Amino acid sequence: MSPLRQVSLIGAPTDVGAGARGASMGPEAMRVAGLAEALRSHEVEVLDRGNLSGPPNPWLAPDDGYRHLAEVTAWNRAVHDAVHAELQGGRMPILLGGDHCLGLGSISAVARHCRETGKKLRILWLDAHADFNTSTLTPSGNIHGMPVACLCGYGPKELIEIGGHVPAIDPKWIRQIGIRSVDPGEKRFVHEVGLEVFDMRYIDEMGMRHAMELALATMDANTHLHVSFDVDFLDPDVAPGVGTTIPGGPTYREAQLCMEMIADTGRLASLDVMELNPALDVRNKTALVAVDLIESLFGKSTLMRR
Ligand code: NNH
Ligand code: MN
Ligand code: MN
Ligand code: MN
Repeated sequence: MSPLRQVSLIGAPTDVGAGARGASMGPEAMRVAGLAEALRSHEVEVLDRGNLSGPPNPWLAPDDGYRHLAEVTAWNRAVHDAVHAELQGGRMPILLGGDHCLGLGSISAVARHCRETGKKLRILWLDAHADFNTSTLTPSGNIHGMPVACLCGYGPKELIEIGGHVPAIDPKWIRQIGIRSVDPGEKRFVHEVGLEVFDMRYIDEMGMRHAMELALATMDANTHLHVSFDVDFLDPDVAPGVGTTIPGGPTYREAQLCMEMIADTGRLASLDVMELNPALDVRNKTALVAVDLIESLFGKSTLMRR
């Protein structure tokens, strides 16, 4: 039997980084869909830390290439501190977004923890989008399109410094899966920096299994594996409840396989579940699918393999 894993749920109810309102309701929709109970059924000890607080969404136009930079900074500081505290206490943080700008606060805390403990960090970024825009490349000014660039040190001072070390991460630590919508300037920048991307074309041709084998390769017992799961990674047929649906994403089974292969590594140590937008969902279906996939991340489907 696997040792008891201790998880803390952290709600971050905001949509300040997004282009559509509603991801602020994501944490509660995940609770209503039964996330804590589902995890407990897989030998996981769950503490629900409740929700963080921060400034309201002022819903303004971008200023100098950024929409709501001050509010995004305040929310990310709160996320950073909460995620870092859980890791220091030996618990696995699960951040319930909230929009994906908060991946910055979460991963900068994880990177800081890895520096403090001498762990190697591997990040899986499951998303339809690369989230590698900067203020000059972005078509929208929405900061949820920028967290990966900020983590790699390309972004405004107040955001890139949140974890106390600039850059927070090396681009070599990231693997992106499921990508199918990248803006023109962003595409050039992804190539320039050399991000490792398993896009949908790759998954179509080579299969999810091969993509995940490569994305999970070269980890060892000293690796901290962080998964940043943007729910728009999934095909909109499976997951309509997100602000930016992009057709042609992983099917239900492809997504399950992705999660199962992550579970098999035994290295998952922190998780973000982002961009769930209950205002656009159908009877909480997307939250239920997300709970189901998170169960697989925690070993739901491994019975036949033991
Ligand atoms: N690339 C677009 C932008 O920067 C969309 C980003 N939207 C996301 N990212 N949902 O995951 O505005
Ligand atoms: Mn179950
Ligand atoms: Mn994203
Ligand atoms: Mn996305």
